[in-house]
Amino acid sequence: MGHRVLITGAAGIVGTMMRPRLRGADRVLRLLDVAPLRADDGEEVITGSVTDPEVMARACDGVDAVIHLGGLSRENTWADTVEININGTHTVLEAARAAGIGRVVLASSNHAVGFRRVDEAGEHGIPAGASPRPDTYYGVSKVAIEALGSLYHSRFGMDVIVIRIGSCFETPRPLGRRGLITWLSPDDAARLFEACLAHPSPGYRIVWGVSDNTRRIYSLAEARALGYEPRDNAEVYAEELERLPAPTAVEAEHVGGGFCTAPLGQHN
Ligand code: 15L
Repeated sequence: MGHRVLITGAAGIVGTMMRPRLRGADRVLRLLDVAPLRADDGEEVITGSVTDPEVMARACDGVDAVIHLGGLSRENTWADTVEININGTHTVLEAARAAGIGRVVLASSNHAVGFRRVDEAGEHGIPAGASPRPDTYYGVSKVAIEALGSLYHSRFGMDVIVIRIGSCFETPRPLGRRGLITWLSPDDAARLFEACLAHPSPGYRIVWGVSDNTRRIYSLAEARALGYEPRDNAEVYAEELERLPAPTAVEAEHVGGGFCTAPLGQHN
């Protein structure tokens, strides 16, 4: 789906990885970021902030679907978190609604449920829609983003898919030991975004964004129901990753790992 797809936060970690993967012969990617970008073939660039209604109105004009990745991707002050992640997402959704865009994909995070215990997983994993247990202000902002998506679906009939992303970085292998559980490979991330764009009528859904990791503690049933079929598994890096320092008990026991003990409101 989507002749023209807007990606917010296109210069960020996930945006940068998705750009070449989501580009296609019959798709134009419109890239939005506060950092200037250069457009390649099949791309359009808008420089500006997701918190600016005028910028967002321009960015949404003529767009079929939005992938909203823009915002702070870790802990920051409460004021910045509210402004950029919560008000920013509201501005994006409002601009999308005004432009008549029918589908928005929102980047949430495992940190929306970071204080859920790993041993809650059971046989099928922690459900994608498990109720919030944020581990940081950042996690709280992701919960608010999920709620805004739900509101815009219920009020305006917009298809909104929320992805609770595990750990997605442009590295050849997961970044740390925890990646054995949380890794979302860049290629699987692209598969998941494609599934979000392709589903005929998803309504409002929350799905986990992780690869098919042997040690994952998240249910993939919801993402699979959307059409996602992961092909990667962090286990192939197990030997290497197990040589890295072990997490503390609190970190190991909770979904959010180190975020659960990081000082609140401090950029780290
Ligand atoms: C996130 O939500 C962050 O954006 C990313 O930087 C990682 O910390 C990731 O979660 C994770 O939990 O590994």
